[in-house]
Amino acid sequence: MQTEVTRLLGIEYPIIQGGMAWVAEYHLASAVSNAGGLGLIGAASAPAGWVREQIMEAKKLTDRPFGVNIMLMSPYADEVAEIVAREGVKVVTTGAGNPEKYMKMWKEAGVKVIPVVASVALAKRMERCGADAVVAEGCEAGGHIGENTTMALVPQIVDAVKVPVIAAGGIADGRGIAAAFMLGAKGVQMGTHFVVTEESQVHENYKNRIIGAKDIDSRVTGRTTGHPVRALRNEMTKKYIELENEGAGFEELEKLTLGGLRKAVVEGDIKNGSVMAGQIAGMVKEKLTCKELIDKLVRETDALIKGAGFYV
Ligand code: TUI
Repeated sequence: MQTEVTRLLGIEYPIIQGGMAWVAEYHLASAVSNAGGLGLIGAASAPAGWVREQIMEAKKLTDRPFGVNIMLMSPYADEVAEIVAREGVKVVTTGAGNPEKYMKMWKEAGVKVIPVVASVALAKRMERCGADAVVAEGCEAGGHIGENTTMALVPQIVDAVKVPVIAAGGIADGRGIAAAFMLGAKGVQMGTHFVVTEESQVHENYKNRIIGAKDIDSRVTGRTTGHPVRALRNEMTKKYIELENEGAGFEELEKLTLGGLRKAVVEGDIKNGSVMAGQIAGMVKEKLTCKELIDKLVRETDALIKGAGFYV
């Protein structure tokens, strides 16, 4: 499955694990990289010291390339941006913002930069300031999302930029990967299915909630505040959406979600916490190792499109 993305990153398969807050730590990232994909450590809102330790631990577990995802709304984004440049991290992805001010520093440090974007405008802007590729993430994804679906977003971004496009949002099996190639993507990023792997350190309650999810179980909170977030429905999303419908303000709403992801991922409180997951949660039915999952994805994709000229 050689594509521009595997060559750019020096990996075997063009499959990237999403940089999920609280979920994407070094055990998961190194297991994905060892299985031939690209593992990511999600810096989320953690301080730079935590990120540096995670990088050190990942280096002990894998000789293969791995990356760090920087969540740009983090109060620590500036210091994390510097750490990744200093620690020789091979790849940086970014989310929830515009990473323009760090691009020069990262390029000078030889880091491959792959911003996650949810619009054509940001994709073009990222290409202009030196991005090596972009992840086009549709609103089927879990967590913080944009407006467009993957089906609509990916081809529009493919037409607008020359750098390789990696599709994300709504992909959990070989059919999704093959479809992404048909839309012009050269690789995929997946999150939700990697939450439910053996190496994922996430609380069993969270994994089982994903495995038990139906197709219509996700909800988007925060549309009224301008920070839409997709998570599996529970007491928290119900209350949040009720309050939004009653016209509640940002501060009242924020009280409901503050620390909610940690509550769900670490404590296993899937009732009141934020169980972020994509619309494909309903397709995730088994816990596999990262290697079993990636081997299965490659087998399924090959069966659909091998020889069709997508791998070059
Ligand atoms: O970033 C994500 N997904 C995330 S971040 C996150 S942590 C969080 N937790 C609670 C509330 C908010 C965040 C959980 N999931 N995906 C990448 C992504 N980036 N999706 C959408 C965007 C995006 C949206 C607007 C990127 C840029 C943007 O505008 C930037 C600009 O200045 O134009």
